[in-house]
Amino acid sequence: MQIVVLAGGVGGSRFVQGVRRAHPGATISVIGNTADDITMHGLRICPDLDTMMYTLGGGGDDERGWGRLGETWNVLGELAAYGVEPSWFSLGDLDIGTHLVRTQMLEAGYPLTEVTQALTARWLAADPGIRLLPMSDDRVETHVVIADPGSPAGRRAVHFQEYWVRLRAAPDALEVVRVGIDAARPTSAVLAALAGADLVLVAPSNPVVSIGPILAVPGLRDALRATPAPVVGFAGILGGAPVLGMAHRLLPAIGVEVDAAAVGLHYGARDAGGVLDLWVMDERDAGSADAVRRGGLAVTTTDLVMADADATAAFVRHALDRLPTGS
Ligand code: FO1
Ligand code: CA
Repeated sequence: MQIVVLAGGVGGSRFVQGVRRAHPGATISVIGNTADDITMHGLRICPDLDTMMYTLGGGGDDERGWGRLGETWNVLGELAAYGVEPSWFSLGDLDIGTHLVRTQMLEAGYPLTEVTQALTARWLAADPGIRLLPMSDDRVETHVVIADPGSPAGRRAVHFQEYWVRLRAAPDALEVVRVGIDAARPTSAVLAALAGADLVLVAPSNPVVSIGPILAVPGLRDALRATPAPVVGFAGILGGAPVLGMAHRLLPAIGVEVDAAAVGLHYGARDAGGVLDLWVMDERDAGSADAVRRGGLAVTTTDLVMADADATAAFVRHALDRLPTGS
């Protein structure tokens, strides 16, 4: 069985662990968001791909949610001693090893897909049935527009990482801009995975900065709409609040309510121009299931708390038992 998962970082990794638990024999191709990527101190950093790679490979710091387990921060201390900026983004010594390999390979001309394959050969050796595919080999970066009374335009754009990490998503997001998206293309590996899928799952990741950029890569949405497989989406908003992260700070910038039903209708039903055949919401949101149905999208509710891989596997199974016939 060929399963394709569209995913961001932390939530995406937990979700994939549950999918693996539910389908031990399947090939799982994860289409990962690369619009969080940033260059810092000359190093190319892919936070969502790395979170996925470390977590699935058993080397991630689950408590922190990013970076390596047992990390040390000597290089960071040296940079600070030199007074080098930016100092708001923490690169660990172990993590830097990954970025050195990636940056060298990219500079030597390897596409990000091949670089990621080289990095994951180490981390996913115990489960070669999981493949990690960047959404695109082209550079795309999410920037967030915030108010800036001191600037002539009264607003300025900051890289998503600066908005998230330095500003802690405190300023209202006025607009979300995906730099480079128009020129980006899905990779042949992504298109082949979607065309050959038996099942496509949209992880409960951030709809604005994780799933949003993946769907915005020109051609990717069409490939998703054309896949012969059923497409099932999972809400990351549970009872009106994001299960992880700060989606509630970004949804208003794209005009979507912080509400599971609203996010489902934003993705839309595949037979009405959207991408989903089934939307899965938490049982706390059962009251808005009718609104989703009235919007033409099949919906089911269950416990969507990813307490552990078993709990996640259980809600994935629940969803698959409720696929609309014919999808
Ligand atoms: N998140 C932070 O809150 N602070 C950091 O200093 C930080 C550094 C960092 C370095 C490498 C990496 O792969 C991720 C890192 N993250 C950090 C996490 C990351 O910024 C975000 O959580 C994701 O991009 C949002 O999904
Ligand atoms: Ca992310």
